[in-house]
Amino acid sequence: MSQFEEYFLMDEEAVKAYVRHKTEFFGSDELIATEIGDGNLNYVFRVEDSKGQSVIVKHSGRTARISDEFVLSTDRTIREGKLLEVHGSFVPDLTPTVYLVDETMKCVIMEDLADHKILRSALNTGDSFPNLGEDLGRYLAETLINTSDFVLHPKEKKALQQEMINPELCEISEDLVYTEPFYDNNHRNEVSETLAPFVQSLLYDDEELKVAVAQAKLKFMNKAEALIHGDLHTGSVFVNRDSTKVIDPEFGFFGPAGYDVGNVIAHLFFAYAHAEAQHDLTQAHYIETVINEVQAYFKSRALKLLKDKTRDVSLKQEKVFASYIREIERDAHVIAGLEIIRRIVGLAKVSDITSLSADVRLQKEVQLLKFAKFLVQYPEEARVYPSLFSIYNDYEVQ
Ligand code: SR1
Ligand code: MG
Repeated sequence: MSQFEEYFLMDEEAVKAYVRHKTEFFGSDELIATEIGDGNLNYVFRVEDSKGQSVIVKHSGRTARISDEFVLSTDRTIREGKLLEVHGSFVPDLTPTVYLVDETMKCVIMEDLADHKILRSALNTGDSFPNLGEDLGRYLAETLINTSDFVLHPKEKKALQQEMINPELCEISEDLVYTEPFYDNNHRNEVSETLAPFVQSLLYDDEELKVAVAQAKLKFMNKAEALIHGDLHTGSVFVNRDSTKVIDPEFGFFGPAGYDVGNVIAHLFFAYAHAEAQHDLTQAHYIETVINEVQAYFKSRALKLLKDKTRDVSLKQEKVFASYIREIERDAHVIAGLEIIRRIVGLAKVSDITSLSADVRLQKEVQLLKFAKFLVQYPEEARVYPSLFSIYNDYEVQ
């Protein structure tokens, strides 16, 4: 019996033996295993040999890496591996190849993207990628429409929905995105002394805002539209000049399609604010273009997929397609607003903003919070503006 027939939390030594035992990637060469994860939940090991061959092993522990407060089922990595395979079946070029999903050791062995960079840090250091907007728009359209009731058979969708049910990680999002940032009664919110009065008046004291947030939370809990990624921020995207890869869908489940679109928009706005704060107007302009492209490519590809692939004759209606996309865009505005707010006030902040000097950080946080509030409360009105940037610019702090 091998040591890998019963789950235990592996360290670097164990991972080397594990990869040898489970795969035939490597010859007799000495292997090196390094834990390279910087996410909040799991461990990520790179295992490589001296010839430069490598794989990634993603592995879950019984608690979240960021804090023992979150006690979680280790099955999350299995769900993530399967979700990567489902999304990968629609966009193989935009996802890493999965080699093995191990239900015993709670591991996924997958392609190493060592020649890619994390999008968040790449954007913050001034890099640009010519296909990024199109790739992200295509990823969103393909994964969200192909897993919707327009394309999947109802029984197939419900079976997948059952397999992808994700109560623990959904609860984290329900708490961290939809509850805690709006209430001053938890230890996880953390803001500077100078931002605190703004958070008090803009968020904690605004009862109308809380109504809009409650409505959005109910949608998150009930709107099983598509198999969403669930955490599609710029730390979940790897890039180089020729390739974009979306990773880390451990928060995925059947939820509102606008959730992923809104997350992409929110985190690109963080990158935009970072570029502005650095006075890098070329980079800010590039990111503005990417945001506009993501939205435009998503819309045109989603409409095409709806027209070409809708299976159910009773859903095959041009007006229904148009209203469906419109509703996703509306939800995306609300979710972009919520995501911006939670990453400024709550647990799990973003380096685009935390890396700024205190006074510039305050300026950007206030501008982003006001912009985000508008998106949460007036998502329909946001459509009337020429672009989301004209709203954001209206809140510029002098
Ligand atoms: C406890 S995990 C905190 C956050 O990290 C992930 O990226 C998710 O966004 C989650 O909300
Ligand atoms: Mg993650």
